[in-house]
Amino acid sequence: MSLKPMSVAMAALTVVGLAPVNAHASAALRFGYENGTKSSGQPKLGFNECCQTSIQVDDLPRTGRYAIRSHLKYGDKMVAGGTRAESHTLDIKDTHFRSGETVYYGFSIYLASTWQNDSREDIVFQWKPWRDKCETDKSPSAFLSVQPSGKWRLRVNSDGSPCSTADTVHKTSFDLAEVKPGQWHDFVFKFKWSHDSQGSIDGWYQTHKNPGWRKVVTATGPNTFNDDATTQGYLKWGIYKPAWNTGPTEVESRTVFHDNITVGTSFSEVNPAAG
Ligand SMILES: [Ca+2]
Ligand SMILES: [Ca+2]
Repeated sequence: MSLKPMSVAMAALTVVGLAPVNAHASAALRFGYENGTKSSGQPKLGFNECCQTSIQVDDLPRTGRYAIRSHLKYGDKMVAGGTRAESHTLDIKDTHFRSGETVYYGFSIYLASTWQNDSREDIVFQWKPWRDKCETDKSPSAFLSVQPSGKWRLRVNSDGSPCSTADTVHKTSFDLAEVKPGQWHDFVFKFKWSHDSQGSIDGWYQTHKNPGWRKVVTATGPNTFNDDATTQGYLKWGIYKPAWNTGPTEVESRTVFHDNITVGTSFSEVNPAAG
């Protein structure tokens, strides 16, 4: 009599055990903020923020009803060693990356029409590996910034040596497109992460007022660090103003909006313009 219920229970366990594996392999992870919270329903999303008003859900969306607003003022207390208001995925494994992996990323960024040019850059998205034991500091593998020139710039940092120092890192920059305040800027990047010649980056861009994807970067070669097997990279988005760590610039505050930050395995999965 007891055999039958046990085998049913075991069969159910097997199915439950398999389901998350399949979901992980096929489903993109998206932060669209449609549940109206700043964690977008991901309790492990982290925040580097000084104040209650630093990171808030806002009803200015790329799609749906909500997006995330990141706000920074000159003089805000430094967080995690810098002047920043950023969400991060340090504890969300499905966003982690390392050399040898190929990943698609999509996201949309809005700058208010009142956005003013500044003499120093604003960093709005980062792909950042943590440090190996032998490393004291580390740049992101890549980051997207607004430049004083009025361009979106992708900076890429790579290093083939296992223990990176400031002197061993190789830096490359790509100016992608013009920054247009008052518009949503959509980005898709395909990174084939590698610390050697196997690496590649493909990037596409459009704005919501001028839809139609344009290829804005095609690059091959190293694009990340030579790291321990247990060292991974994670994502950060919001606003980081490195210049304000040491002094003022021409602007006193910065506000940016992000929506539909997505990690997946194809362009269509991560397309931030698709609701
Ligand atoms: Ca949304
Ligand atoms: Ca390393």
